[in-house]
Amino acid sequence: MNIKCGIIGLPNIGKSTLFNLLTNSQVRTDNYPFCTINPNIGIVDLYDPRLYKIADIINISNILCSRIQLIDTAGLIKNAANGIGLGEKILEQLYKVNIIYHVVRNFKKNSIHHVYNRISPIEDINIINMELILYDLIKCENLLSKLKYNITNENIIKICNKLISCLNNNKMLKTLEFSDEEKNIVSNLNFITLKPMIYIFNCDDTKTNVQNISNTTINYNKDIVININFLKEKNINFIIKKSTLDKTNFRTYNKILSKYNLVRLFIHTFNLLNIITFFTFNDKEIKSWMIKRGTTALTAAKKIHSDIYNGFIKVKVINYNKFVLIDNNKFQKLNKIPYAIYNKHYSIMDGDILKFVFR
Ligand SMILES: Nc1nc2c(ncn2[C@@H]2O[C@H](COP(=O)(O)OP(=O)(O)O)[C@@H](O)[C@H]2O)c(=O)[nH]1
Ligand SMILES: [Mg+2]
Repeated sequence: MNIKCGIIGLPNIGKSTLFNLLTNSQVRTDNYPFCTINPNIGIVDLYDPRLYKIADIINISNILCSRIQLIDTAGLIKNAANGIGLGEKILEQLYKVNIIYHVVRNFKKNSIHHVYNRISPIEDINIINMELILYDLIKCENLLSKLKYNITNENIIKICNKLISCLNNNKMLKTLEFSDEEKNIVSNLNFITLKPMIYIFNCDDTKTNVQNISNTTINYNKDIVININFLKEKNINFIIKKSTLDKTNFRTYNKILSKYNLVRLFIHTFNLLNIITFFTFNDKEIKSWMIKRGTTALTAAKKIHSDIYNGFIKVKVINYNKFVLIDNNKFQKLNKIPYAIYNKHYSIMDGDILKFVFR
């Protein structure tokens, strides 16, 4: 599963700091706006504490996390959608992403320059969201003017008008209800304001009450708001990266991970995209996998290897929540794990540990 996440926000608010944190890269995070217009692209290892816990129980040290792609864009400013500050080019980069991480500055620090010389998360959110709405509006109007003279496009024209009227009311397209037919057409057009969004407040230690952010501000009530202190996460991240993954320090490792707030970001990302995790292991390695909620055992088998898919006999399943409750000593022989047996139609649950039996 190829998941792409795009980071957006005003200039100089910590976007690249977040990118570096998540991808373990070293892109420039200088204290001045518009360092570059080209996006930074990197891979994120999705730490799932469950993975380390299972590894600890079954005594395996080769751990393979699920991964997603992360795109760090340059800062957007007012009138970006009209091309100011090369905004159009930046917005274009969001075309292919599945989810948007909207970073909001909520740290004071006078020495870090703010493009509008003030700290106001809500105004900042409004500026960015208006640009996204405007960008979709321009795209939609362009599409409409291309279709207008062709009578066979009647349905699409009708949808375009619906979209335009929504955007003209300063509302994101995801606030609309669509029929199945409309959904089919609209989903292929990759509008930015249809994509799920997580607002990440980059907070310093002064506790500002972010819970007060209202639905009118975030425009769509299924989107998520989280508070993360990037600088603090940076320290935890450093410890995570430093500790070598040998069998003895899984527990310490999990303790560190439990303080790592970015794990919450991954959990929300999965929820918004309707993705769940399952695990597989053999005597060499343990691995986590991402799949759409509702995927059957047979489809999951196909994802792992065509041999497993073609020769599928059955799948042995134990959920993580049950697995961790069983006395560790019982696992001295791995063949004693109390799996349940299912056929190819089994619908995989989040946290399932799967063992495929195949010809
Ligand atoms: N005090 C403080 N500074 C931060 C924080 N996050 C980022 N910075 C600093 O803000 C500046 C701009 O950060 P950067 O990640 O490049 O912002 P971008 O332009 O949005 O990519 C850098 O000097 C960062 O070190 C934070 O949470 N607190
Ligand atoms: Mg940057």
